[in-house]
Amino acid sequence: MKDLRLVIGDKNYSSWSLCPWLLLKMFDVGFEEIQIALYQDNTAEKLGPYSPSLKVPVLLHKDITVWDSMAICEYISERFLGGSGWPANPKHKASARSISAEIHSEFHQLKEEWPMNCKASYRMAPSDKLVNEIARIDAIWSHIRRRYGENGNYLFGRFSISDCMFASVAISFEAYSAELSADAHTYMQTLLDNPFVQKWKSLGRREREQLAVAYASSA
Ligand SMILES: N[C@@H](CCC(=O)N[C@@H](CS)C(=O)NCC(=O)O)C(=O)O
Repeated sequence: MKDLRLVIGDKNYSSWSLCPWLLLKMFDVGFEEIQIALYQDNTAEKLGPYSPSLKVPVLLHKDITVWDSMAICEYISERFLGGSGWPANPKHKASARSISAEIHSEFHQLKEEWPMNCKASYRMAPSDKLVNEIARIDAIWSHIRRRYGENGNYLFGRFSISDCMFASVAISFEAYSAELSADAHTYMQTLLDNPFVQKWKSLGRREREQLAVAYASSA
């Protein structure tokens, strides 16, 4: 058993599981993956020994348990990356934390209407509320890329936790054909071209568990 273990849900549906998984992969931190299928009769029973919230993701590091995607990413950055999960420049870091917190706590319509589903690929007209949320994400991506992204193709140039937090959004935007500005579209494509995002998607597509629609929207 490895010292570092990450408990995740279905790759096809579990958008929050993708965040710390991608961070660990991008920074080449070795870990054992424990996957638990969500919304099955025995899910709570299986999650119980690992997850105080009965949700995923959960990080287990020796005798330390960390749950919730943002807290896990912070922990990984602090303990394994010398803080380099965030941009080094304090101004960039403040923006990176702000947009990561925003995507983590807001955008309920997006999570409800266009939940991540690696197998989905069809045009789904967004409601007015969702149009507003897409516009806000487009503005975040375009603004941050223009202002801070000169040293690479990710939001702050070099890959950071902020990119982890938006990876599932890119998958949803592609799946349901979001209309984006040119800058936002280019950034979405950067995330979709990331080899680990591609790996996650292809593994997700191979999963056989099928959620009822009502469940899929909250995953
Ligand atoms: N705020 C939490 C949300 C975690 C969450 O909702 N996880 C979903 C899967 S993506 C889950 O475990 N759902 C199971 C359930 O709600 O019973 C985070 O960022 O980790």
